[in-house]
Amino acid sequence: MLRTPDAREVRVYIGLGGNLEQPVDRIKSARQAIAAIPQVTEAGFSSLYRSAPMGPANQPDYVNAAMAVDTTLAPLALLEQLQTIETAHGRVRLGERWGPRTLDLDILLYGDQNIDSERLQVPHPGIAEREFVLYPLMEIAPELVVPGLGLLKHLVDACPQRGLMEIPNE
Ligand code: 5RY
Ligand code: CA
Ligand code: CA
Repeated sequence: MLRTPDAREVRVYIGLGGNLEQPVDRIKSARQAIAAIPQVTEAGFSSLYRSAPMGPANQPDYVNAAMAVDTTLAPLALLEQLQTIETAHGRVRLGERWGPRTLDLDILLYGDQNIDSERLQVPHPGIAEREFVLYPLMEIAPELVVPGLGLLKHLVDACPQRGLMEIPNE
C-alpha cells in the first residue's frame, strides 16, 4: 500500500528479544503489534537469531531481531507504546535484573538523536558489544551511522559473532 510520507516522521530502530514461552511466535506477534500502532509504519525487519544469554547465564537462549519503523511519536510516547506491548505479551517485572523475559522491546536508535534521561537512553547502552543487536541491524541498515559511535559496519567488524545463529524461516 502506498502512503504519503509525513515530514515529521523519524526513522527508529527497535530491538526485539525474548527467551520464555515460544519466543519466535512472541517476536512475530510483537512485530504485528508495533506495525499496528497508528503513528508507526514498518520500514524493515531482520531475520530472527538465536544466541546464548549475555549477562546472567542461568536462563534459556534468546531469540532476537531488529525492526525499522518510521514514526511521528516522540521518544517517550513510543517507549510507552512498546512497554504496553511488552505487558500484553506476558512480561512481568520482578526478580533479578537481566533475568529471563517473554518479550523485551528496546529503542535502539531514534533518528540521529542522543537521549540520556532517567527513563530512556538512546543509542541503547551496550549496543556496540551485543552481537544479537549489531548483526540483525546490519541486515536491515548496512549503511547506518550510530550517533556517537560511527558506522555500524565498523561496530560489526569489531564484535565477534560468538554463537549467534540465524533461525531459518518456518
Ligand atoms: C553483558 C549484560 C546484560 C549483556 C550483558 C544484558 C539479552 C546484556 C541477553 C538478549 C541475549 C540480556 C541485558 N555483558 N542475551 N541478555 N539476548 N538480554 N543473547 O536479548 F544484553 S540482559
Ligand atoms: Ca501503523
Ligand atoms: Ca529493555
